[in-house]
This record gives sequence, structure tokens and C-alpha cells, in this order.
Amino acid sequence: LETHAASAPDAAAPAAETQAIGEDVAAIRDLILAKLKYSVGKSVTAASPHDWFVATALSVRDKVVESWLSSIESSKRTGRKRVYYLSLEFLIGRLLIDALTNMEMIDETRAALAELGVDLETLREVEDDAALGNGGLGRLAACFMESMATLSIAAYGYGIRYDHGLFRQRIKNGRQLEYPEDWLSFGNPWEFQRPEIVCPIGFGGHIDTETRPDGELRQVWHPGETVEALAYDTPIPGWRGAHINTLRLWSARAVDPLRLDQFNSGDHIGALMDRVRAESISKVLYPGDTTPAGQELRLRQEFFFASASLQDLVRRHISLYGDVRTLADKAAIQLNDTHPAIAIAELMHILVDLHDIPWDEAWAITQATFSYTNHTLLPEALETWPVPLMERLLPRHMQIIYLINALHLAKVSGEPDATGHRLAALSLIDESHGRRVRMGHLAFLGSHKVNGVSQLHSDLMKTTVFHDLESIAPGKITNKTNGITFRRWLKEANPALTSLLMEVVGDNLLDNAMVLEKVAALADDSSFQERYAAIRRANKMTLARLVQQRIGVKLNPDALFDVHIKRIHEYKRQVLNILEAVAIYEEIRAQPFRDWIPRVKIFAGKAAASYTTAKLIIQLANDVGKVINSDPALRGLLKVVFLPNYNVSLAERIIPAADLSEQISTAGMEASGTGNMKFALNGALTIGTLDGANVEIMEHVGSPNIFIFGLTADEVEAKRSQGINGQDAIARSPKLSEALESIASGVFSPDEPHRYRGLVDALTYHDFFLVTADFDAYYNAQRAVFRRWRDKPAWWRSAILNTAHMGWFSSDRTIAEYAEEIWNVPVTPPGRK
Ligand code: B1H
Repeated sequence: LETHAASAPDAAAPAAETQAIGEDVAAIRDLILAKLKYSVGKSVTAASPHDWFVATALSVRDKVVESWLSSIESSKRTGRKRVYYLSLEFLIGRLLIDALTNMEMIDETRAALAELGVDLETLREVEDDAALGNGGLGRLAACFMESMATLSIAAYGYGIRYDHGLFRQRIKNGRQLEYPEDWLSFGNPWEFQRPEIVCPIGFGGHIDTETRPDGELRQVWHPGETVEALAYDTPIPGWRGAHINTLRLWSARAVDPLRLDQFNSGDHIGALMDRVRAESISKVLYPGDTTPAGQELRLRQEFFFASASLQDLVRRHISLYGDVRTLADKAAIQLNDTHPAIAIAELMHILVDLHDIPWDEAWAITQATFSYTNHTLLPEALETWPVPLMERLLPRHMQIIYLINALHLAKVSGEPDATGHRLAALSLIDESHGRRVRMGHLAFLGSHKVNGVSQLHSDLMKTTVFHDLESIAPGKITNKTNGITFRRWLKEANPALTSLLMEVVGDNLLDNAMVLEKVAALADDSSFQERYAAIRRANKMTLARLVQQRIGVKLNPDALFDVHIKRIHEYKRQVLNILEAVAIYEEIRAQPFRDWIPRVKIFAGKAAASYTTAKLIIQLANDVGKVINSDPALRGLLKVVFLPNYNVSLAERIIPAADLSEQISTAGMEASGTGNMKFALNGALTIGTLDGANVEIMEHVGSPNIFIFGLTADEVEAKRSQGINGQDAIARSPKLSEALESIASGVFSPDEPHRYRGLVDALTYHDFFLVTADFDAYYNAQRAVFRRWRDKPAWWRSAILNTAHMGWFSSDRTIAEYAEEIWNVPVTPPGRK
């Protein structure tokens, strides 16, 4: 293999530059040593890898802070409009490599540590993931934070500093067990506590009507309970460190640390009750991904962080500009799904009750300031809150919601088509099963723009959930197809591929992802194919080592790595994939000496703790793997592995080693997907349905370079309306019926033969996700994958074309669209300064 090209720029670098790098390394080394000694309080001989991690993190943090303070200063000086991204989830992962990459210090720091006998890769692995999110929605927020900084948008992320992020998953006897996650137990070197920034958050109580000096009436809310929101700031560096934004996370605290009288009278536990109750708000991340959030604590979390964030940003606005009425000119607030939608009522409360702004003017300011992103059309994930709960917990906000609704319905009731049915559909209150507040409606009405996260999803929003609202506000719904940050998902996850690509497109690849198009010209170049394939193979070796370490299964790096990693959910159809594995297993056993293609099926993902079927699917994957992996008749031709505790850093390992990306949701159900983009960028071919962003990935990479199969969203709807019984599809497909029969009869669960009877019965008689209807199409698509795999030049050509055409899926593109079409803020693309 040629390596001289990669090292050529260094060899040709002028002596002055080399000397500067040498000085940088020495300075970084000395700084790390100083941090180790004076901030960690350890000597070189006593330091653990974690101590070295903290010392290194603090040393890069110094550089980040320099740039951070000047970013804040310059936004202030220039009176820039700010973007506030409100999200209950930020799935950040690790930050060390990210900060070093974006500050362009990674090579020097690696060298400085090496001089100290410390390996940067070891430090990378000791950092705990910040797992303050469930899946795609939270990871999107993290990618967006990075891209907003990269584009020099003055932005703040607002969320909750959960003591415990998403649970740690262990697999025992094939079953998922949940353990508390404890990312803060060793401290967090990235954050700054801001003890002076504390917002009071009220709950409950009553409302008085007072007369203002001008004779108007004013509603005064007297909360029955108050907790405090305490700010913690984490700087978020953009690419090349040119601009740094703030992620401000709120932690809940009781107003009084304890009831001293009660404590002194001997009730030591009772004295802490209020504190425990208050602090429970930021204790744990809500662990449901698309399960109904029917709990009071969740509503308390939502109001807690929405209110703190609104108080904070209004205070900032007033201190800078003196007048709350100009808020919409200087602030754009993006609601990441409906979880922060109560912020709309909170801003009305602040404007009308606290600043005496007339209602209509306050409503105009609110609508001009807010915009809302919808991330799912699944009915069980559309948030609604029982009216009695809202009245008890947030009495003034409930009044405000009633008033918004009354004015809204008054406006539409004059229209000729205003039937009772239509008004019921448009109302903020759902009267159909108990009275509930529709948070999606509130978010829609309170915003000037509403967006979906892929073209298909945005189109479906207009014909389904938001059909009626769209008709009274045509043009309000727009599309912003999701993206991913290439700094993390290309450079940090796959540095070898990134270097190879930079040789071709130049070193501005991470400044402007569209330059990737230049790689297309090399798709058929055999020496380029060879180098591209060699990088994949090395990544697969690394993953194989990790799999061996974690679960003791040995993988053949020359096998096709077929990867399905994401939350476990019926609509994502991990079962369809498992059924294909079982079908192939039986075929290989029947004809062991045909020329089979060695293949590894890799699964990873968490199931919501209360989602019984999803947990059973995890068990099925593990049970099937156990039988297949230990069957000598297969001679290692097929392996099925389930990697426990899927998280951001595991994804960074798996994705660069994947040959095939499974994106096989029932069409119409996956709003976008973002894992699909990470795989295609790193050159895995996709097997997928025409769902979410898969549609746009196909349009970009070209249909010969992606394996699309199955029912379309329209066909799914038509099929469902005819009934969802799977018997016909099963009867028509011998492979499917055999696979189902062996699962149902206990081939994979000999200790409990009927374990999967219920699952198979559901597929047979009530197949809502249309697994059986799509099975043959999926099976055939997998055979097309095999045919391509056998033709190696054709395979690598497709892989290279995937990488080449994925530039559009950079979250820089997505954020630039939000900035221009929703927030009305300028962007400054990165580049060498
Ligand atoms: C997505 C969620 C979600 N959509 C409720 N909705 C939650 C809903 O805790 N909860 O209550 C948590 C998360 N997450 C995902 O968003 C979509 O399923 C993906 O298709 C999409 O790519 C992602 C980002 O837009």
C-alpha cells in the first residue's frame, strides 16, 4: 500500500512550521503536567489513566475557554440575534477527542502524552459517555450544537443536567437488565457550575386578580411550591475552534437544604424530604423513546427546564436591550419536539403577567420567537397532558392555554367549513378520552414555523397529524432534513478514511462537505478501491477484537458485517432481520457446502424498560445467536451477535466497520433516521425501505448503490386498511413459514420452548408492522446484496459512491437551512482564519 502520499505534506512542510509544532508539543506537555499536579493533585507516578484524562481535558479546556469568552464578548458587542435550542435530550457522548479535534490540537496532544508515556487512545476510553438522551432525537441535538458553533451562530442549548443518563444495559441469559448510569461519579471536567445563576420554578398554588395602576386587571400566580434551577455550562467548540457556544443544563435544588428544626428534633430523614422531592426533578432521564410520558414527574421536568430557560433568556435580553418587546428580533427559540412546548405558555405568562404586555402583542412576540420541530407521527408519542393534572401543577399556564384556545377557535369558527368535527380536531383540548392538552397543537399555534425532519415525514405531517392545523396556516410546515456532524462521524470515528478522502478532496473536507463529490471520480480506480477496502478491513479487525473482549465471540473480518444498531422497537423491525438470519441458518444446514458468503449479523440497542415486546426481541436475537454461533455445521459461515449497552462511543466503533446498514422500518414510521446517514458516509451500503431520510439517501447516492425493498408508505396505509393478518403472506413464503415455525417450536429456546409462541402468533394474526408482508422482498434484497458482495470491484464502487454523495447530509447544511429559513440569523462557514 502507498503511504507516501499521506505523509508527503509533512515532509514538505517548511522548517519554521515544524519548529512551531515542536514548541506546541512541549507547551501542551507542560500544561498537562501542571494540570495533573495542581488541579488533579496527583504526581506522575501516582496518576491513573482517569487522572491523565482529567489533566488532558483541563488543558484543552483552557484553550476552549479562551475562545469561548471572546465568542460571548463578540456576540454581545455586535448585538447578534441568538438561537436557543430547547431540548430535553442532548446525547453528547464523549468530549475529549471532539474537543481536541475541533481545537486542532489532537496530533500535538497525542505527541505530548506519548512523551509522558501515556497513550491518548487509553484516555479516550476512560471518559464516561454523557448519555443525556434516548436515541436519534438527543443525538441530533448534539450534532446541531456542534454545527451551530461551526457556523458561528450565537447559540445556547438548554436542557437538564440529569444525575443519571440513559440506563446501562447488561445482557444476562439473553435478557436485558437495566442498571443506573452514573456519569458524574468521577466528576465532569467539561462543565462550569454557575452558583450565581439560579431561577425559581413554581408549581401549584393559586391565582389572584389584582388591579394594575392603569386600572387594567392582572393575574398574579402564587405557587404553592418552589424549587430552584441551578445552571451548569459546558462550552461547545465548533470546527477549528473559531466560535464556541454554551450548553446550559439545569440542575434542580431545594430552596432550603434541610428543615433544621425537624432535623434537630430528631427526624433526620423527614428533614430532607423537601430536598429529595425537589432534586428528583433532575435525577434521571425519562427512559421512554416513543412511549407515553404519562407521569407527573415528566411534566415537572418539562416545566422546570422550560421555565428556567425562558427566565434566563428573557433576563439576558432585557439586560442587553432594555425592552422585552424586541425579543423576537434578537432571539429565536427552537423547540426540539413538544417536550419543551410548555415554554410557549411560560413566555405568555412572563410577557402578560410579569411585564404587562397586552395579550395580542405578547402572542405576536411569542409566535415570532418560537419554532417547533416534530420528530414522530407515532400516536403513542404525541404528548398530551390530562387537564386536571395541568390545573393542579400549573394553574396559571392552564388558564393561558384556555385563552389561547378560545381565541384560536373563535377565529376559525366563523369559517364556512367550521363543523363541530373540525373544531374538535383543531382544539388544543382533546375531549375524546378524558380532557387532555395537545402539546403538538400548542407548539404549532405558538410558532411561526413548524418542521419535519425528512421530506417524506414533513409531507406526511401535512396529511395526517397536522392536517387540520395546516389548513388554517398554509405554508407554516416546512421540511428540514436531518444531518450529522462530519467532525464526529467521519474524522473522529474513522480517521484513516478521513485522511484518505482528504488526499483526494483537500483538507477543507470538514469545512465544506460538498467537496466529497470529487471522490466519485475515483469510484472505479482499482488502487483507490484497494486503499478504501484496506481501511474498512482494519476497522473490522478493531471491531472484531472489541466483540471478542466484550462477549467472547470470534468474528471473521473477511465476512460481510451486516449491522442493525438503534433503539429496539417493533416499527424498526429487528424481527425481520432475525427472521432472515433464521431462514439462512436453515438453508446452510440443509446444504452446508454451497458457496455461502460468510456473514456476521451485528445487533445493538436498548429497549425501554417497560416495553415488554422490545425486550423479548432482544432475547430472541441473543437466543438465535447462541444456537447459530455454536453450531459446528455452519463452520462459522454465519454469526449473530448482540453487543450490550449501545451508546454513542460504541456507535463510533461499529459504524466504520460496517459493510451493510440495516434501515428497514415499516415505511411511514421512521421520521428520518440519522444512523442511516452515518453508515452511508462511512461507505456501508444500505438495505432499507423507502422511509424517512432513506428516500433522500437513495436520491443522492443513486438507486444502483442502495438496496431498497418493500412496501412504500402509501402501500402500507392501503395494506393496513385491508387488514393486518399475516397468514396469507406466511402461506405464500415457505422460507418465512419455516423460520417462524422453528422459532415458535423452541429451536432457539429449548429451555422454554413456548417463549416465542406469542411473538409468532402476533406476526401471524396481528402484524401491524407488516413484517410478514415485507419478508420476501427483504429476503430477495439480501440476495442482491450477496451478488454485489461477490463482485468486489462493483461493491467498492458502490461504497465509494455512497461516501462521495453524502456531503449534503452534513448537519452544517441542515443548520444553514434553519438559520436562513426559520431563525433569520447569518451563518459564517468555517475555514482557515
Ligand atoms: C424521535 C422521538 C422521541 N422521534 C419521545 N421521537 C421521547 C419521542 O422520551 N420521549 O418521550 C423521546 C424521543 N425520537 C427520533 O428523532 C425519530 O424516531 C428518528 O427517526 C429521527 O431521526 C430522530 C431525530 O429527528
